[in-house]
Amino acid sequence: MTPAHQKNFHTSNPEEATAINREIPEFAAAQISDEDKYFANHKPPSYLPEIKEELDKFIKYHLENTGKRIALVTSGGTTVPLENNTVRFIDNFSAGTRGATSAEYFLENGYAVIFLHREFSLLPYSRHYSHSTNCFLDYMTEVNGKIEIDPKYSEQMLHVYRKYHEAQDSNSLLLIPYTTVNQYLYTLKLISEELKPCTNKALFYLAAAVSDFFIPQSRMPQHKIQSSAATDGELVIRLAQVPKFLSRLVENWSSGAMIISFKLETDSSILIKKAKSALERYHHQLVIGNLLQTRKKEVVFVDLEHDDHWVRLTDEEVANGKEIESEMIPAVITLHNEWIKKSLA
Ligand code: 9Z3
Repeated sequence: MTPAHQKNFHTSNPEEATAINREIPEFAAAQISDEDKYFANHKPPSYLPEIKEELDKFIKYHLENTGKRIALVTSGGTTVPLENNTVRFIDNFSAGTRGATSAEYFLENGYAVIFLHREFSLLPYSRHYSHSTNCFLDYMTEVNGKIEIDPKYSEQMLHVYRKYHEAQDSNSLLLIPYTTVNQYLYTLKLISEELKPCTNKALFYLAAAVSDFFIPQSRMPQHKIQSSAATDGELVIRLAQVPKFLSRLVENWSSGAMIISFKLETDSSILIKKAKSALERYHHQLVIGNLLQTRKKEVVFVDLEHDDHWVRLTDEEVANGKEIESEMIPAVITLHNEWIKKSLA
């Protein structure tokens, strides 16, 4: 589902002919940062200039016509290809529920949204009817040889449909896909640079679950790994660490924007400590902490100016279909208001 006015990009096919460049050294000069080293040694996706065009149009439109604030919402997992002609890859659990749901609440609250998402993960609005939990065919019924929306769902669907069209008609939602970590990083950098003119009106809401490890292009096999590559019945794969891009984003790629990252843990005893250490390390404005097991019913806001603040839903609220993002986004917007006020002072 790509809005009619938007070009369709596909990110899931590898660039077979050109993705590997064995000319470039695996390790560049020692004095440049890990982040710069990464971009020096990895090729950008070939479609990036087209994405830039779409971004230019979208951002210019809102700067000149609507004055809306713009939220960049990142969403979904990333793949780490093991081969250039990718048969196998490493992935993670994220379906993009947090990102797609949050994007809807930003739109409802008057923001324009750039939705940088893992291709084929959940999208704002269509998420209500896609993927295996809610097959869209279950919402249909046959009446006199014709297919219609089952009346028991039509009221709710009309509600979603209207909001979807409102977002489209007001040109408030730009969908930008990625599949691999490399595509994610290059596109995030591009969007950040494009958003510079929006200064403090821009909000970065980094909910994507980005892999910490990857295979550098210089070490990636061209073709499918053969079973003969195993030694003593084992295949050993060496992964490199993905550089920490948040500091670059805060220092160089954005200008005056409010930056929010997410911290995911599975051990509750280290969540807040890890969130605080991310804030101290990157000097951005807010970390939203969540545990894999309870992420749909509680999150914690951690920043350096307020006490830690839990947003929680009761079991009854969850059972009634309330979404935690309906509480999170207004709280985020209050902090964005404070951020704008502070940077004007
Ligand atoms: C999150 O923590 C998101 O809330 C979830 C959403 C990925 C848990 P779902 O897609 O899940 O709704 O099922 N995102 C960030 C996770 C992350 O990888 N953070 C990094 C870290 O924890 C920092 S950027 O180190």
